Amino acid sequence: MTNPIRIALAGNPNTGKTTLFNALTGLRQHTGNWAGKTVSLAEGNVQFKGKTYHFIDLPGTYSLFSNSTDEEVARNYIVFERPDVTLVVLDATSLERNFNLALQILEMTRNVIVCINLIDEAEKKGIKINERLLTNRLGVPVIKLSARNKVGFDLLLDTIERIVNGAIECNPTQMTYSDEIEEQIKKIEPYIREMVGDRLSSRWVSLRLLDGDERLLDEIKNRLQLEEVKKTNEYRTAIL
Ligand SMILES: Nc1nc2c(ncn2[C@@H]2O[C@H](COP(=O)(O)OP(=O)(O)OP(=O)(O)O)[C@@H](O)[C@H]2O)c(=O)[nH]1
Ligand SMILES: [Mg+2]
Repeated sequence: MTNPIRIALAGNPNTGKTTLFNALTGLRQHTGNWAGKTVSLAEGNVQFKGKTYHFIDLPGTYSLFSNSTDEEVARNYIVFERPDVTLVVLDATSLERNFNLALQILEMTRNVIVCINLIDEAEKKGIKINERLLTNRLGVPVIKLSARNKVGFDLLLDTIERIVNGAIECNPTQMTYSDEIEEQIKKIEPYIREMVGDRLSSRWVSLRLLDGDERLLDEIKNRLQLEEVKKTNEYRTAIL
């Protein structure tokens, strides 16, 4: 049997990930209107055009550093388990705040779909969202959804299928940082790339290293069995 196609659902708390997961899979994971309900990973299958897609509902988080178990669980799934596609579910009524996490995910992994959920609420408030413009700016598909009303599902599943079969190529836009940080990335990234190869984004690991994210280095060391990665932190000052 071939490996199942895995689709991860990430996003801020309360953006409708579990509502979307339940509507697609027909399962009944708990949803509610307060933050932080999903603490473990719910998994379920969706059939589409003769293929099975395995969905994973990740905990909602505001960022994906090493601040909490939820953040680590979601981050580790995205970077180490390498789902075929990661859906970032955003709340259409507070896009500015939600984009923070979306941009972090675009630095971590390539195959991303930005799902703008609660579009029904946004329309009620007169908020207009130009998904074509966003798609161009972000370099990945952007889709409007109403998980509660099951709006946008066909386009979402079709887009997932087209990413998986290579018909759509994602090219996530990378944030540009200050000249000083970009200089440091330039120096450190070749070392990182040598170690991690194409298993992780070397630019993202460099950024996390510059931020002193020891817990991520531990995780890389354990999961990729890279003893030397811990040393990069000790040598960081020397390299820079
Ligand atoms: N109006 C509207 N409400 C929605 C929609 N999708 C989800 N909701 C509501 O938003 C609230 C949060 O939904 P959840 O699915 O629990 O959100 P979540 O992202 O899984 O939250 P965490 O597990 O805390 O990260 C619930 O009250 C849902 O009914 C939508 O498309 N439109
Ligand atoms: Mg949830």
